[in-house]
Amino acid sequence: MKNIIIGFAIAATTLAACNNSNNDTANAKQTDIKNDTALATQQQVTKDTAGTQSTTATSEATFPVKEIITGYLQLKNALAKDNGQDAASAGNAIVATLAKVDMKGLSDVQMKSYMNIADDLKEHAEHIGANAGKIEHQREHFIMLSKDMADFVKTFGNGGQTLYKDFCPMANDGKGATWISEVKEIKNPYLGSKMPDCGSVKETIK
Ligand SMILES: [Cu+2]
Repeated sequence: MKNIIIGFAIAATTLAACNNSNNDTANAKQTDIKNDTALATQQQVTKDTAGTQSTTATSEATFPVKEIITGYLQLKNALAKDNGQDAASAGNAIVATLAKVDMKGLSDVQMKSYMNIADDLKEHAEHIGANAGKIEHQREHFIMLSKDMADFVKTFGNGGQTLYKDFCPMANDGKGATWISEVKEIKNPYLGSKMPDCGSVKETIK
């Protein structure tokens, strides 16, 4: 009888040990599962972050940096050629581009900067668009519009092309004015054919 009890006790201990080891295994498995879940969640988060980042990149790509710069450069070149009609078309094109801008995906800094620039940019582009026959009036607005563009490029970059910030001391009634150009050579949009090469490159925006 004593033997049987001892045997039972041993069996019970063994059983308990077994259970323990089972529990351990179960615990281990559960921990593994938890770890797996945690890992999976973490991977999901990583994926989400990556997803958000790529969404942001896409939005930045769809934000018309290049298109706005191109419109500005067309305007600048039209004024350099004393062509008020083409300048007006370019002004209207800028207004149209601004109208379809989607600010989703812009960073806080970009959004703040864009909101500071956009209304002013639009106003000057509208005036230039509406004054095809008054090139001197267009040029007055172009002084301010060029300041906006310099700020725009500072925030949004050069749209993938090297740009130059030029300055002419004679423009703006001798007070001087800047403009942004895509060519190193000076082609003055304020004085046109009167003094096409007046001015100098002050900054290269790479
Ligand atoms: Cu005006």
